[in-house]
Amino acid sequence: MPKITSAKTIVTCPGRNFVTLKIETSDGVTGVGDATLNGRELAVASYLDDHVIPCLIGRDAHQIEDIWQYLHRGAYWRRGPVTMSAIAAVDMALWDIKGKIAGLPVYQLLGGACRTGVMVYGHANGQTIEETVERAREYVQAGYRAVRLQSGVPGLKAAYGVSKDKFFYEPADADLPTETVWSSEAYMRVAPELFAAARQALGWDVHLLHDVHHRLTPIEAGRLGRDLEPYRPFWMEDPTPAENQARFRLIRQHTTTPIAVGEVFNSIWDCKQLIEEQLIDYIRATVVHAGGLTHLRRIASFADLYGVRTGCHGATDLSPVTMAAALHFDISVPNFGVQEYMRHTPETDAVFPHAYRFQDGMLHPGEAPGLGVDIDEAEAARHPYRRAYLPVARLADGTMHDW
Ligand code: GCO
Ligand code: MG
Repeated sequence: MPKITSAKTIVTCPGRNFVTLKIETSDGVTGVGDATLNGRELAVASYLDDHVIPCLIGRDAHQIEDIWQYLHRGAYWRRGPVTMSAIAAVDMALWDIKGKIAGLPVYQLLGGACRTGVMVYGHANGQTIEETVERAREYVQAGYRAVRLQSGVPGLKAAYGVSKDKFFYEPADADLPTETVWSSEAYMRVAPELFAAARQALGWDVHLLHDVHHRLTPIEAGRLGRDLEPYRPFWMEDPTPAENQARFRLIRQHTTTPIAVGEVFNSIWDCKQLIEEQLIDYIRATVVHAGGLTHLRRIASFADLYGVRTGCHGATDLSPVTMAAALHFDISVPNFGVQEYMRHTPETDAVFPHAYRFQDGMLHPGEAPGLGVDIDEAEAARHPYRRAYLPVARLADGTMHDW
């Protein structure tokens, strides 16, 4: 049996911070897992170094499910983003190792491909509606079949999802959290105008998506969903915070715009009611923050019973290791919906050489054994950790709001 002989965390900042776990076995096979939690990177690194790695040494690397249960059920303290990202990293690395030993890409171990590729959506954003629509047109010309639209809000200095860079979006933008000002009223006026302009310019053959980023109340979200209905959005994401899952009933009573939720979820318990009551259409939980492939597959199987499809989070703060793992999951899961794809910078790609590739609006995980992604440790060492945080949002009167 391949015993786990060593494991270490690698923290690197090729433009943004990433935490990677690398596990090695007695037969010399290595596997990698992503443990990045935006703005809380070192907490996960410490959880792994101080509390998880010592418990892994000597275990059978093939016992993925048992090791998952050991770290989750066995640990007494369960759930939460730090814990579940650490468990996810172990899980990813073990699937990577199993694939390499079998000589098969991980998706083959998960049951094989259910489709020829994974439809992805890109991010079009701009200060103005015109700029955003122009960016979206570029995505369509590049072959994308789905595009997310976010634009600036007149009167607000910064709106969620609007990037300083034309190609790459990085929300963690400062050493300490910057403060932004938010107005739901102003935003709710501009979002339908953005969609009207986009449909007029781009037609109806492209899926258009939008992220509300937890900023509305349920009744406001019901209103926005209804206002967007004429433009047939693919989804409205995170319309309201989801701690109280029953709040989504109110949104459902008012709109047929499909709803996607769950990029901040880390457990099946975070979405149980949302799925059971069919309050959402897409579940956005992803490999790194939801306990790895082992737990995400459990969430997806549960969601499938209720006709809820997957739409994994895929922002730049999820490393190429997560992107690779997500693609093996996406291509093999029956109830796949769409995969988010925010391109990484060339510096990040240089640290994480990978086999996945983009063609005709689809990503494919490639045929390399395991996850098909690695970390170049020499390259990683050239980019030391730099503290960075997501911004926070306040209303004009200073009240703290959801970012
Ligand atoms: C998305 C997300 C991200 C998050 C980011 C936070 O839909 O892509 O909302 O952009 O804000 O991942 O770390
Ligand atoms: Mg989002």
